[in-house]
Amino acid sequence: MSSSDGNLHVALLPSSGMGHLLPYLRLAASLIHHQLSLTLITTHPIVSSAESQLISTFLSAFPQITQKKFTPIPLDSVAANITDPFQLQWETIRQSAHLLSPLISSSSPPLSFIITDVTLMSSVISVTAKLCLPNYILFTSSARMLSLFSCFPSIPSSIPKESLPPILLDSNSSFTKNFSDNSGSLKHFNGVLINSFEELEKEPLKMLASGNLTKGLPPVFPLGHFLPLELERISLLAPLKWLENQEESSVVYVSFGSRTAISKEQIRELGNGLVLSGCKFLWVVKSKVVDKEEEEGLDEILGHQLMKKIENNGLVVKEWVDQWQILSQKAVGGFISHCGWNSVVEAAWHGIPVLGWPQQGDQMINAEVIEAGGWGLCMKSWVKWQSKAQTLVRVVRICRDLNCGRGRVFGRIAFIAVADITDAIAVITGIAVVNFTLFIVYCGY
Ligand code: G50
Repeated sequence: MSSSDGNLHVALLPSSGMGHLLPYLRLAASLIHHQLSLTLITTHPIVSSAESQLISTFLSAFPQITQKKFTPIPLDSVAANITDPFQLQWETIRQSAHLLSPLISSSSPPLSFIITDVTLMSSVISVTAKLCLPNYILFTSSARMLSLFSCFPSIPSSIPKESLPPILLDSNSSFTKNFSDNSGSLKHFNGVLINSFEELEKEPLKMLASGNLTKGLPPVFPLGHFLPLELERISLLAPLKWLENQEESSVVYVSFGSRTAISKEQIRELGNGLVLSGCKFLWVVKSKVVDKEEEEGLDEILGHQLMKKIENNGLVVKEWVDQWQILSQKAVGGFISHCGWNSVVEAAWHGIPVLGWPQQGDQMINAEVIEAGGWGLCMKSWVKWQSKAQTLVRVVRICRDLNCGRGRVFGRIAFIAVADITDAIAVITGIAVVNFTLFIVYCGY
């Protein structure tokens, strides 16, 4: 990706969801420093308010970046049989990919290459190939997930079958069909950009670079960690003020990402568990998949009683938060996370131990990156939200007890490998005697 005239013009084509948009914008900002001209292709209407706001703040902060608006032909969610609005948007863009052709060819100066989101690969490559435009992928998940993706439908021996995204077990789903088509189109791309780095994913990156995994895999460029942008900073007066008054490493940060909605009943169960754990916590609550639909206030979602109980121990917020800023606070000593890839990388960068509770998609595979690195503990099966408050009490206490200090993730090992979370709980608390398949508790540095 170098040029002698230094006058490259690059187009960026993200798909939808904050998890896909954020790494794109972070990458764009770092490319700007290399004297490139950039065009950001934005798809309208935009699904969530968080995305709309971020795009407009970004474009005002970087007036040198050209915006090209792309309006695909709308798809009906019932006819397409897709309920998730973000996935529906991926499919909408895919089916209208041919309309990108005039938009791409009219770019001035002519484009040098395009960077396409992983979800759009197979539909966009046919357009760019006709235009002889080099095409790179931005892979928005882990290198470990990329190793599965590149072989699909085979499964590399390093990945347990149980960790597979459950949706991929349904070979009739449109997601699986796209995933498979995208994987098949890999060899036609010029390279794969990924938000990972060697210290985080040594083995998977080595395997991808070895050429033994898949025939024709283009070069993989681990460009991480993508740094957050100044403009992502949103004023978090209340949480920051509260965190400033807490002791070092005493607070568990709880967030399940921007796309996971949970029912009111389960939210309350979680809340009660957090209160009972006795740990301090900062909790981001989400009750709807798309933020525009969040109508109820915290009082209504949590109920007055629970709100009252939380007052002493924790702080609850409902808006999109600047997670980077939260993880940077000394008071935060643990993270209960759904293991979306951006969250995993941000926790690693800050040296925060993670208690992973994967819910769907690539999250279980990302969670395994944490365990392989020895800086956290994860649910080993797809445990959904039916868990009782009492389970969470124990889970949160583990997180607190696991907390061996910040900023030392790669320098020390706090490693616990157990059959599942119940075993781990027993190890830490000594409450019950269970049959361990294996456990090591080591915490020295
Ligand atoms: C969501 C999901 C399942 C899943 C993934 C999700 C990923 C991410 C990368 O994000 O693996 C990816 C997504 C779509 C695609 C190819 C790669 O077509 O529910 O596996």
